[in-house]
Amino acid sequence: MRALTKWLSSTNISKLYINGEWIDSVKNETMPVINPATNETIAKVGVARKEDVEKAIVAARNAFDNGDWKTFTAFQRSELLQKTAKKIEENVEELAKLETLNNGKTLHEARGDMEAAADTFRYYASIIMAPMGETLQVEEPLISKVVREPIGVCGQIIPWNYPLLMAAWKLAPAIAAGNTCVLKPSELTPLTAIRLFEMIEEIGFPSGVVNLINGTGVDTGQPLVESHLVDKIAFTGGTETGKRIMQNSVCNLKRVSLELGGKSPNIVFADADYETALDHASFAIFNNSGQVCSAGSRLLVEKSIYKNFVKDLVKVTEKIRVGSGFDEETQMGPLISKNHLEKVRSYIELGKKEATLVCGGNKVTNDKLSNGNFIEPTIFMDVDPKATIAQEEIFGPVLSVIPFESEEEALQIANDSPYGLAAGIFTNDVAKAERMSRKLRVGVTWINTYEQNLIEGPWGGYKASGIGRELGTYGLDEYTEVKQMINTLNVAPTGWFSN
Ligand code: TXE
Repeated sequence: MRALTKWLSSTNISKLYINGEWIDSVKNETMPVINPATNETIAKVGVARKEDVEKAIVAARNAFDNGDWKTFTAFQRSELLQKTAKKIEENVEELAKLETLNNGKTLHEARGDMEAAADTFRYYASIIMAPMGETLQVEEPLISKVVREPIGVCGQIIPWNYPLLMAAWKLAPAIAAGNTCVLKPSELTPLTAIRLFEMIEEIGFPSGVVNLINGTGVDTGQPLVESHLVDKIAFTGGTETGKRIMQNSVCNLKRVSLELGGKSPNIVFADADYETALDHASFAIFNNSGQVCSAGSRLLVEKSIYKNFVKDLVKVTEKIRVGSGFDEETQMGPLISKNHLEKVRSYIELGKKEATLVCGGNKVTNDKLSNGNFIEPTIFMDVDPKATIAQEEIFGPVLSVIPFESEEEALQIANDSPYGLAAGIFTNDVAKAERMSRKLRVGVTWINTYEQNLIEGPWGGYKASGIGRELGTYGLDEYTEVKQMINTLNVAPTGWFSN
């Protein structure tokens, strides 16, 4: 911890990483970074205003249009990504502690995130080496090849729930495909990204290929989104912000990919393996304190097991140990900020009017935790599927349990949502699972499991949960333009106008 405290007062913290250098912002401003477990200030990081954002964009533009980066082979880009993965792995413990300090999540969760971040860099380092493009079978004398090229300058705006992991999901495929990047972390959780960029500096990425700017959404994110020099915006965050970003990107018809909110249904049929379904139901909503886009926040339970299932779920939930992420006994950390805590509490108050509270519902007020943003894991039962707490994303440890009587009713309730990110299905009937899986209007389904996130597969949502896919080869495609190159074996005039 002592090394961490020293790093928190080091000079790079108050700077921005632009064109391969740590530089002061034009106005030399800083903003406080808060520990959500105590609400104490732990560091002051540099803030980028419009002029600084423009500098970062110009650096990325230059690196893309004029720098050596263009000549880097896939092999060379892969090497940079492998080195990044290795650096993260060598520093998992330090990075995990930093994440826990800034985000509040348990060290156990943070270590998992760091390993997944390293794996993401390693995955894209390997798939970029595979052959790409295709030759089409067209009529002679024509030849048609389809190639993929980088899009250009990518503005990448990420949230606070998985700070370093989201940076990895954005940077790794973009760099693999040969783009240049300007990354803006959430103003609430900028620390692990700063540390990552120190590693990037040590590795020796060409100047301007990756740039880091910190600051708020409006002051720092918006100028990035509105710039004519940026070719693509990749965003993970709330749906309302996503809509604004899409509108603000229209100036030069940027490519936009959005990974937004969710209200994912987790559907438990009476024939499911009871213990498995129970265990996953609590993990689905309470992991990362419910601050997960794909959280199973609507639990649909078949009527014949409904009462017992809720009773047993309450028993499991009452035992969840809420506390500091640094305490190895802790299973659930605080919410990210005072504001967010208030938002979640207001949904709980509303829930008390809309449904029956059967577990939790209070801020944790014991001596050690009273200054932090700790809230009890909370369950409402008999929730009307149309109720606000069943329709809106709460993004906290608040579960709405809804009974259903038939497969058709479960499907109808599950799909009755503006969102469509993920869904869980618990049943031992293979055909029923397959039928449900196909009819659910979501980007990812899990059968007899929940929250399995595979780097190899596409991640993203239907409807208001977003546009585009991250991860897998799909995530790489989102960072490329497709070009068709047509050639002819017969170099001759057409004769069209010569008669
Ligand atoms: O997110 P925002 P907030 C959901 C969740 C949460 C709600 C609001 O429901 O309660 O969103 O959270 C940047 N132009 N999710 O306010 O605003 C901002 O600085 C450009 C779901 O924290 O979406 C940050 O870097 N950028 C989600 C990022 O957007 C802007 C994860 C996310 O912030 C901007 C987080 C603007 N006008 C919240 N305004 C998920 N999908 O996992 C803000 N930003």
